[in-house]
Amino acid sequence: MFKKKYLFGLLTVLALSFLLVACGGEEETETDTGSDTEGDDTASSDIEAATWRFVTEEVSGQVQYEYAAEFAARIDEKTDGAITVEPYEYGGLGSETDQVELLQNGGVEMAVMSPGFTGGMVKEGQIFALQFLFPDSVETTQEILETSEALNTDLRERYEEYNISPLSFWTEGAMQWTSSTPLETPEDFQDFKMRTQESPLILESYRAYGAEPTAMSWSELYTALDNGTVQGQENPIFFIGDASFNEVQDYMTISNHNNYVAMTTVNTDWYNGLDDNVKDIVDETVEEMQEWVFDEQASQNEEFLETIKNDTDNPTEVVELTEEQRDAFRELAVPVRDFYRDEVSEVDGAILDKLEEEIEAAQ
Ligand code: 6CS
Repeated sequence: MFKKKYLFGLLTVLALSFLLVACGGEEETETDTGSDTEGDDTASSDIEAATWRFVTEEVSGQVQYEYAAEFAARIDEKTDGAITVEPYEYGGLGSETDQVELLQNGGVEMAVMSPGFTGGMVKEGQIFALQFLFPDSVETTQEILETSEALNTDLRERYEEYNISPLSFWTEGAMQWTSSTPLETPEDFQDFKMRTQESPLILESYRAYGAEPTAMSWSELYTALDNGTVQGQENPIFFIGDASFNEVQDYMTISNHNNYVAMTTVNTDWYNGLDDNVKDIVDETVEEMQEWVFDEQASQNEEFLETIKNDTDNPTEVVELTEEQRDAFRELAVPVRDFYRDEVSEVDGAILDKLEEEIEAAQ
């Protein structure tokens, strides 16, 4: 059952969304900035009071929300309280795709966004759907996400065409499959009803295994797994455990078929309009947060693996694929890159070509 706290949030979606958009662009407040002394060169003396809304796709305790909360604490400290960042849990502001729109139209200033939910719009962003593209090492993947020019320059430009600036890319950990029947070979995926995010290329990747994928919001997923509308899903372990998907699934396959990538995004117009000193604080904090979030996802993923294994009330058979078993999936996944180049990319796969070179160099 989708937890009550999420349900309550969803009921307030419309009202809140209207309110936020109506207030968009009025984030500057008239409150005291602590800048009474002329010539005072402390950070806060130069900073106008403001409130920034930071929406996430997860709830309290989960990685994205904790990221926003930590980001808020750091901004508060760096600006001596002049700037307040308000983190929003998932559920109160609509679906993940509604949240993308909210960021674009200025209803919120900041968002943690999964590229999967922008798949119908920013075609190149679907690059993260390509399985077995990034290295198996989560650490090396994070390094690539931080340094890649293909992502931080070229892909960022594609997003900026839609008034979304990804300031950073980071991983929430390796993704695993959960299922009601064992998933160890591509044959196991024949006609398997797989839940995915709203990205045509994620759907295509599962069709390549023979599955029948269905896109849906994670807010509907527990119920859909419980009643058999879908038979399985992919996510990092912390999310599987915290959302209790293991309660309604019998198997968890340690497939490490992909890394879950999230982006720290801002409304481009808003960001470009920030004073230089404030923009510097945002950039510096986004950079600092990379190490913080890497540690956070690592400890949450580790902790929830134990929780799932030890949950005797809801037993889950945890199966780790061998390299040979993973190769069988890799063989079917690699040709999806040609599909991306030919059918998805609007720049003839140039971003993927560059990213592949960067991945090669990093390994
Ligand atoms: O599966 C999903 O849709 C959700 N998974 C994670 C790890 N974060 C938010 C996202 O919406």
